[in-house]
Amino acid sequence: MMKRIMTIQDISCVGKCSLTVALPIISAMGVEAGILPTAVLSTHTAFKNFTFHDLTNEIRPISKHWKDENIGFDAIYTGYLGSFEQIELVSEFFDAFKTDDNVIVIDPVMGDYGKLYAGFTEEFAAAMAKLCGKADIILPNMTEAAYMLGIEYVESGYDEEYIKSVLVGLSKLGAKVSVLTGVSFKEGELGVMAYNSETGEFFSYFNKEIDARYHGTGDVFASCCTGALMNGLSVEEALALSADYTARCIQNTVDDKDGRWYGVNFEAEMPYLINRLEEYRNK
Ligand code: PXL
Repeated sequence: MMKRIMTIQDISCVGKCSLTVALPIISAMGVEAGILPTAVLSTHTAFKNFTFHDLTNEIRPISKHWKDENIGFDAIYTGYLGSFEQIELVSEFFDAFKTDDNVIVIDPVMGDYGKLYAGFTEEFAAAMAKLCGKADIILPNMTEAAYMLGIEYVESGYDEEYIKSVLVGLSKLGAKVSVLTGVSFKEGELGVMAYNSETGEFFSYFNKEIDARYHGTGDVFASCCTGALMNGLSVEEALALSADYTARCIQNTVDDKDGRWYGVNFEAEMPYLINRLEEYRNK
């Protein structure tokens, strides 16, 4: 039967992030995408004067209906959450829908490049860190990891031992697999490093760094990763594919002289993503 992902995050109506990224990517990967929208924003929060309509009060009744209908999920993937109360409700949701067979993927979306996004605080990062204890896989970037662990954000110049220690620190939050995105040991290289606390193994994967910064790339990465796991790829394969696809999306946007500033051309690289998936399926 076709796999089904439940993704819990906001709808930023324009901005190419959160659900407007997760839905198309998951669908393109041949996986059913169910959504639990946490808020409706006119745009993501990097725009000025965005509107914000909170949907917190919908979370419990919607979840209850799904329980009553015996609806379950092969993966639950959470992204941007807007309040402490939403973290609490998502934690409840995990308790209600976690099974022995499904996976919980948390992308603790809170910031980038050393700074938290508008509206987030250190206390919020601590609450998100606690939520991460319920995940199978967590996908923070360097900024989010630093805030969740209460350590200094180091932009560059660190070595592999340092990243390994951050990953081990993250694993103590309780997830099986901790992944750090936006890792770079060498100038001109950017990628991910992961730690599986059950096997004690580390994994890393790098691409050529593209000198550009866009919003929504973490959402592209996390959506692709969850979709890849549902296609039977191993965690390592899913991370490598997601890193490659995200890099392609960034390059495509850089090469597009009319490219928009607020998000990447992930749509244009979907044929690449689907071809790569086909290769795994035919292996
Ligand atoms: O891309 C992450 C994201 C998701 N949702 C909202 C955001 C952002 C990043 O800024 O503002 C509302």
